[in-house]
Amino acid sequence: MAPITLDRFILENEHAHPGATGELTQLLMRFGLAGKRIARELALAGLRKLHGATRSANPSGEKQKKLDLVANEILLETFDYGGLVSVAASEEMDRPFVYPARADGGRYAVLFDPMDGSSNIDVNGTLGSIFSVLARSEKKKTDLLRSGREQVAAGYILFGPATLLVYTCGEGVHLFTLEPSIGEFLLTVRSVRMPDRGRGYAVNEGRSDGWSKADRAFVDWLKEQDPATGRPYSTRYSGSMVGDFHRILLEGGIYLYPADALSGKPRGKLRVLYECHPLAFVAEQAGGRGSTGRENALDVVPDALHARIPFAIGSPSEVETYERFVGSLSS
Ligand code: FBP
Repeated sequence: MAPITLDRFILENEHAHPGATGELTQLLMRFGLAGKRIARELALAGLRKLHGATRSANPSGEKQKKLDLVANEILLETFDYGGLVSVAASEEMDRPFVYPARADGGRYAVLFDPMDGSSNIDVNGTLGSIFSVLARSEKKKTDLLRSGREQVAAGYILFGPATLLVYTCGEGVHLFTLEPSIGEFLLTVRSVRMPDRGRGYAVNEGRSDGWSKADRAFVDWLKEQDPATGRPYSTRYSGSMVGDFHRILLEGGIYLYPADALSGKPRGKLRVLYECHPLAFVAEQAGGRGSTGRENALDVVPDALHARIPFAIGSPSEVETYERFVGSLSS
């Protein structure tokens, strides 16, 4: 049987929607193209002296890596034709970018973290690009401060030993693997299901002094000896949320980035619109969940483009337990 390419899969799903215009189909296919271009830049970065930082910082005050900007440019270019997208927002840009030609035409807005796990860039570690798609707001095209439930599509491209693309349009989560010799993403798993519970947790414990009592108590609970509840869990923290989340999608478990009062992240590190919302949409479509500890991350309506939240994501069992700790131990 012919391999099912990303384009064929998306087209076949479009046919399941009589009213579909084909624009979302084209848009999703473009993320495949962007993923291939970024994978190539990553593979050649060391040879092309593209490792290392620039002198500039992103809107969150983090030093920008050369590849943060290369990936950002590739994603912006990817939607710069065809009239699909009117506005794009990124972790690397202060304000949304409005595509001049289609300011009033493009039906969609795209939001992305072009290079997630930037601290892994220079050491050949796992990296990812995270994306979220919204229908353009009829009120104001740059109105992006919306609930995660308004996403029409979301996903990520994982750059590891293989390059993978994982996405959802609200009808399950599908996983594709880049076959480099033909340059196509091929369907690997249709309708991925996250296990109800796992054995691994991902958190930067080096920061625990800055955490709340509830966050520390939850992580201590994961480490207690109790085989009956599958504890202790194993630590699996790679420095890339996309890499950690992908493991959890397949094996279960939980990723956590709590608020950290000591390192200037009283609201956590992760940005709502282009990190938390898209992964929470994928998680929920696979049977898992994203949470702030107090509410479902998809229900958060941010007050700023680069707003952050404390973030937990993973199997329902671990996320529910985490919320119980936050509920019972937070003042
Ligand atoms: P970037 O998008 O800037 O890479 O930030 C997100 C992230 O790198 C996550 O992928 C990762 O889990 C976390 O930050 C690592 O942060 P820390 O170094 O504080 O543990």
